[in-house]
Amino acid sequence: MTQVPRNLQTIEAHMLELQSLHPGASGDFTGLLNDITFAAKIISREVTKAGLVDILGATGEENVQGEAVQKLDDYANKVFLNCLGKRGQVCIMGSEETAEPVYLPVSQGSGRYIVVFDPLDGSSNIDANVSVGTIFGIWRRRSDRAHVCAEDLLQPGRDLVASGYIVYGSSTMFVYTAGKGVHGFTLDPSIGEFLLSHENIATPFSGHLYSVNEAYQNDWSAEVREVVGILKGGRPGRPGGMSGRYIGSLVADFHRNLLYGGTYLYPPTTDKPAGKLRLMCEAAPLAFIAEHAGGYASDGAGPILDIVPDGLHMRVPLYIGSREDVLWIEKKLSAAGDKL
Ligand code: P6P
Repeated sequence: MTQVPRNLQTIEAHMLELQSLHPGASGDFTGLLNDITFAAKIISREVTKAGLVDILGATGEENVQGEAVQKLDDYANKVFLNCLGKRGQVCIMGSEETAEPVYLPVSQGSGRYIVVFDPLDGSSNIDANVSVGTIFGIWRRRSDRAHVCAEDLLQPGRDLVASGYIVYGSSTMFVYTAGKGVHGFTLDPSIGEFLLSHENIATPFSGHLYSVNEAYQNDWSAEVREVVGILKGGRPGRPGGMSGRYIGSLVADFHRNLLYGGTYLYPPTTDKPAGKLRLMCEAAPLAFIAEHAGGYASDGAGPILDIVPDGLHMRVPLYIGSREDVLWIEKKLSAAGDKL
């Protein structure tokens, strides 16, 4: 006989529990998280059946990053833009796929939040059925109600109210933090609910995996080459070295390293001196997750979370994962004064 499920908790119930910790809460924040959850379910539905409908491949267009836009990129971006802010909680939306932020009239609601997202990261892998993901960060508006401005958008990761990602893999998982632990929810497609499956995720202090595209090693600085060589070969106190695991999909690499212990690296290269990854819609939200799970994220000189963006699409080098390993990398690179 089917076992009666025990202690099942939906993501909505989890978010309401969080809200109950703030007696004066308006419900706007919970409503915004629920809108993101709803968008994630819609995207998951399309991603998991992508091979069966005409939604694979590229649109033939390029995004603001100069990258080929996949049909599912475009779809996921439209889903987020349409699902968020319906109830007036959002005053600005920023997407990795669109050059300019979207400023929403705050007339019909509190307009209290800013949401920045990468609607479908790693999408070049979709046609090969490799895991892809969505990343989002939520900040609180700083200016007064009438005058939303760039100052509200360009905030450091340290000021995030919440961040998270959805990984569309062998299962669809929604992982988020609102500053009180990092929690993972697995989608049960048969009932259309994200159910709590990984409560209070704590990433190992040191890891045995490193994730980097070594095809670029000739374009790295000598210091980065030395660091990666030591990660592979071992160092005093960490003999044996690490194993390489690189999917080419940041959310999938980050998620595996978060659970198992490991470090993801995207160093600067000669043609990308600031690195490839975007601060606001990739590095900062994942750094917020990493730190709340006991890990750390650096640009090679200091904490990702302390970097104040100079624009929505600002790029940064990224070293993120197990705290001991990322701090060791930062110490090595900052000693060398390395930014490239
Ligand atoms: P490369 C995908 O385009 C992405 O932004 C991340 O998801 C991924 O980790 C990285 O770029 C892969 O970049 O240069 O190794 O192909």
